[in-house]
Amino acid sequence: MRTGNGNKKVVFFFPAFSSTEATAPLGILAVSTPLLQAGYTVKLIDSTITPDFKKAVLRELEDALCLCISLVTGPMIRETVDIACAVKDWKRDFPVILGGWHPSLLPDQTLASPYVDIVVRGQGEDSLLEIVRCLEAGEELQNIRGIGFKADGKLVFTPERPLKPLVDMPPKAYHLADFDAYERLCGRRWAMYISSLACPFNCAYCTNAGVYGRKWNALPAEQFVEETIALTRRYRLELLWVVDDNFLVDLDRARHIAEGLVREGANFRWSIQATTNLTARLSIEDLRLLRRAGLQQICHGAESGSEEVLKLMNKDFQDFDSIYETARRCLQADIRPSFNIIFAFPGEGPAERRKTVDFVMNVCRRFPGAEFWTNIFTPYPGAPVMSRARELGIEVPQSLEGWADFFPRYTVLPWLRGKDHRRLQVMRDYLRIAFDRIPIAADSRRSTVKAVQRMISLPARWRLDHDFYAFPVELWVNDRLKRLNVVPKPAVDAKRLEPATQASCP
Ligand code: B12
Ligand code: SF4
Repeated sequence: MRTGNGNKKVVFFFPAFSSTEATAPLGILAVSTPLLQAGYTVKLIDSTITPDFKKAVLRELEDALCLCISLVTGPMIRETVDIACAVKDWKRDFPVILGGWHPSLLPDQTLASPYVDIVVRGQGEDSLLEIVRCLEAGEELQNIRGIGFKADGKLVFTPERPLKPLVDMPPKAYHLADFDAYERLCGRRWAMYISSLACPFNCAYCTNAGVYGRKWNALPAEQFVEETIALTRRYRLELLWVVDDNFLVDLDRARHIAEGLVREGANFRWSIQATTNLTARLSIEDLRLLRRAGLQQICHGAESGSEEVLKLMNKDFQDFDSIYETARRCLQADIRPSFNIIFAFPGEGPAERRKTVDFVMNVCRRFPGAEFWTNIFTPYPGAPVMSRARELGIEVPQSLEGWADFFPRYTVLPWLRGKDHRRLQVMRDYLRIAFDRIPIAADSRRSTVKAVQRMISLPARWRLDHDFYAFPVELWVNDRLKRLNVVPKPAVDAKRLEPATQASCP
């Protein structure tokens, strides 16, 4: 494909991810650096913070080389398709490049869309620079590894690009982010930071191994300390969410990071994701050191209260003792332990679901301050469990658009639809009001709203204990309260979604 238009501008579009917990998209900041270093101009348009984003994208494309979009499976696909179609209506042969998790997991199907010209699989730093150089020079793309493109109407895929360790990657282009705009939406000034890649485990519902493999690699502690302090000072960030899949694989590195941050007088807060078997290996002293270094929260994928379901999830590396121990020690060190739950994983029957609710109630009662976020199992392409898709009766979408409704907050499954689906959603709503949780976005609730919510948490707990969800008056009251306390929302899906939740990982 040739553009030959003499432009040196690359435009990125980031579709809304249905959350007010907005901040700069790290994947785009990562792939932008090599372009900037090579002398290209980069423009980032994030639909969550850009009113009339379609017009803004089309305007920027006037003097650009190509449009690049980053997306994960789910509702982001809607705006991706919308924008890509608008571009093709404007100029049929203008290059549209897709990268990120969804195109990496399903490159063929994504590239088959008439409005997609090129897909990048996996790490995009080197691939995208090479693509952009070829587009500018009007050269062929077939020598670039890890991509797919169209030639004479056919889909062409080049050989895999070997994974690079994180330490060999250039720094992310944080200066492209409009942190003021994100702060206006979210109420908090924060960013994501990544310090390790991959996870040694391979949970049946998780897509990580398919993209990053299982060989964990990480930045050295000194680099973490230096970069995070510089980043938070330069952009006045109060919080960093370290998005590593499993931050605690190397406990010594974690200790050195904490020591370094304390020594350098860092004054920001940070959160990590880890598995409970690793958190439970930390002593109280370790955890207190991490707390002194600003660590405020550790997110874990507890996922189920049933041993059988954990086994089916290939998650038996994590036992319940480690979950209780994690909650106990974190709270003792004043670190918030967060846990995710996945309901309706194949093999979870009413008895297992009941066990999970009892488990959540038990942890929250024994360890006030521990919090749970729940999701419905979503069969993502590339997850190990998807090898059984046919047997499970999962209808695997045959087009890019078909994946837009795959979203853990409302996924409908062959074994969870209609009345059962509604009942689970009501139960999840009760879990949400029974115990407090702290989202990233600033808490804008008025004190009266908080007081009423505290009151309705008591009948909510009673209902969960007794598995009784008829006449859900508390949910009705909560709904009214939320309307009194209107939070700004990105346009996409705003009607269908409750306030933002966290990613269900690890
Ligand atoms: C941070 C994060 C979020 C944040 C995103 C915030 C933001 N502003 O971007 C939030 C909390 C919103 C979020 C939400 C969700 N997330 Co999330 N999230 C992540 C997480 C932990 C890190 C992503 C990240 O920034 N990584 C660091 C960057 C540098 O790496 P990267 O994104 O992989 O980017 C590289 C390549 O993919 C590529 N690339 C990326 N974009 C582009 C674009 C172009 C043009 C090119 C060429 C290349 C390219 O190059 C980059 C550099 O090498 C990943 C797990 C992970 N290991 O990555 C899950 C993950 C992406 N999330 C996932 C999921 C399932 C969700 C949720 C559905 C969870 C939920 N319970 O609601 C929602 C979906 C939201 C939505 N969009 O609809 C899955 C996606 C699976 C899939 N099939 O797509 C992941 C992989 C977790 C998992 N293991 O299952 N998430
Ligand atoms: S779910 Fe978490 S622990 Fe399991 S493989 Fe994925 S990142 Fe690792």
